[in-house]
Amino acid sequence: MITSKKEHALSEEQKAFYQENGYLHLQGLFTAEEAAYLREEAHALIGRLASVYGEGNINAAWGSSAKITDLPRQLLHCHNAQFHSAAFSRLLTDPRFTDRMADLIGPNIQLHHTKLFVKPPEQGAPFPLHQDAPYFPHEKHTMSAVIFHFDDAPLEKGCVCVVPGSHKLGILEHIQEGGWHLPVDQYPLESAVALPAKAGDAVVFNYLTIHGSGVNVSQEARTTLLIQFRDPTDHPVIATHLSRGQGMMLRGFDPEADAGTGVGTHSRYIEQLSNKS
Ligand SMILES: O=C(O)CCC(=O)C(=O)O
Repeated sequence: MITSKKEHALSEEQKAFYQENGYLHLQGLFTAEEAAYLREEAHALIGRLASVYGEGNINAAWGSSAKITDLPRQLLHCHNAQFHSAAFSRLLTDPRFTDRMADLIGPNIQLHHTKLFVKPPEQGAPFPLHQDAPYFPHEKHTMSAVIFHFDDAPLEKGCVCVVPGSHKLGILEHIQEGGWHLPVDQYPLESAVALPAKAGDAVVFNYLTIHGSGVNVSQEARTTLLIQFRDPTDHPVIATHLSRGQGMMLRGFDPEADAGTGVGTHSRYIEQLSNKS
């Protein structure tokens, strides 16, 4: 049912945990059946892309992941998966997700981008520890990510890891080469807390929270969708990482979208594009 009623909420403990630690593991946000359906959609989509472009051309493994493993590194991906399958569009606006995120960043939630990842068995690439903020810094730091798990992600599948409390450190200096990452000798993956997850779980973290993930050395793929979102009045400080679908409202409304020429998301998007060219 479409309603303005807020039907889902985080507990006070969950909100306090997020403020303190910069992340939250939401167990069983979706059912196992829903996760299985989304997994099937995800693998069908990646299969279609691989057959058209070849697996090598949809491999998003960072060059810097070589600093963590000598294994072959693969990370099959699709940016903005909601343009490929409606299953993901439905997930983006599902109130079980958006109502709870409203308890963290406010009632209005705007899409930045999405990334579907399949970390293949035995060679799934790791992510060195990093913050997302250097990629797309914003004024108010409301930008956050949620990672939906479509299958179980135990430690050996290269589950997500976070450094609790690191969102309080501000934007740290990163090495840009091979994907923005923190120096691996100072920030080894092992120094982060691993968050093994079940199908249907979601992990949410602020874009300042240091995070990464290990190699998938298991016999099964790890399948996730990452949604990056923000308060619509939290503006980017540089024109970067623009993408199709950016600015779509997932919950509430954009107070600036109807506030006159040159203010709304669309105008800002066009302005940023023309400044870039
Ligand atoms: O999916 C993962 O394992 C981590 C993804 C990530 O860190 C990123 O896309 O910035």
